[in-house]
Amino acid sequence: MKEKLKAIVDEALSQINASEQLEKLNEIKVAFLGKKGELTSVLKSMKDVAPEDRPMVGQMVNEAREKLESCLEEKKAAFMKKLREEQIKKETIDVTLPATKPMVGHRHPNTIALEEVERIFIGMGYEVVEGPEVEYDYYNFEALNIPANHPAKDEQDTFYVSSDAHSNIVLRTQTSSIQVHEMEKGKLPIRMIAPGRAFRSDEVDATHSPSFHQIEGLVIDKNITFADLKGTLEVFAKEIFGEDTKVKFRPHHFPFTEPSAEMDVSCFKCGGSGCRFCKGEGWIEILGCGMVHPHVLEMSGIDPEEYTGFAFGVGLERIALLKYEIDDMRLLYENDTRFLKQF
Ligand code: 2NL
Repeated sequence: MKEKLKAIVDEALSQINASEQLEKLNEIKVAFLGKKGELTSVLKSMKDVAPEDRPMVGQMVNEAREKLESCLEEKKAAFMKKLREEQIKKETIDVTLPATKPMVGHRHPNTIALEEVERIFIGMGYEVVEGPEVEYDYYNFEALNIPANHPAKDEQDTFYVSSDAHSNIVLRTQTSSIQVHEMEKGKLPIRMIAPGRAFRSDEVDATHSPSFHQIEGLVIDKNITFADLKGTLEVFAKEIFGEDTKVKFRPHHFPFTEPSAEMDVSCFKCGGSGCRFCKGEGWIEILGCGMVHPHVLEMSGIDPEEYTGFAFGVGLERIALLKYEIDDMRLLYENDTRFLKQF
């Protein structure tokens, strides 16, 4: 019996020593100390041992079990230590390696152009005001002297959100609605620009998109004249297109201004002599403007006998396309980073 026990212990110890994995130790534990293990089967055969020898055999089995258990524990601890050391070695950070730089985006050409326009007008004492993209028909059309059935209200151009007997709700077709809200507040004088997204049901092409951006401007005070309009917009043109830029005002018609005009700037590529960029014209059309129609002032509660004002509207995309010499508006919306990172 003694020899049998010794043989079992020796075999177990040699297997423990030879094991190279943690899982192997578990297998050994089950094979020798488990319910059907070799040492356990010795205990089970106790009934064959003479009663007077049983305490001694029992003690020997217990000693063998303790020895195996402590050897398994020791080996397990050694394994864990080795594993931890390997992990620490693997996870060591080499602080001398160069860092990977995070990708930093930058402003969209529309945003760059908008911020430049804002900077120019803030410099002249204007406030930047924003407003809702969804508007009542009244603020988008009626208050701007565009009553029902007016051709400028052509339903084909307008996205209607809802339309019933009490209210028509539209996606704003210009940002003038922001200025109507401001006029209604009754705080005068007003010196503001109103940038934002506007919507018209246009087909997409190189110069049109159903969603685009506009910047409108409005000044209302006592004694504002067309000379103020011309001076202000000339300063704006020189700041944004260069000191040598000349401006030209052509008569035009808008329902909300009287008189109305369109402003051209001398071509900043050829200086006005005519080139491919200005299609040989020497001039580039840039914005619409005029003196605020007395009826528009009246509808928003401003006395046209006491106050006058001028207003203008400019397409943000048009400014961005001209400024960066981009020939297709669709490039502004595709968000291809290879295109965007050039600006
Ligand atoms: C254009 C023309 C224009 C205005 C917008 C305006 C706003 C109010 C009152 C009167 Cl609240 N006028 N805005 C005036 C003239 C022209 O825009 O071609 N924009 C791209």
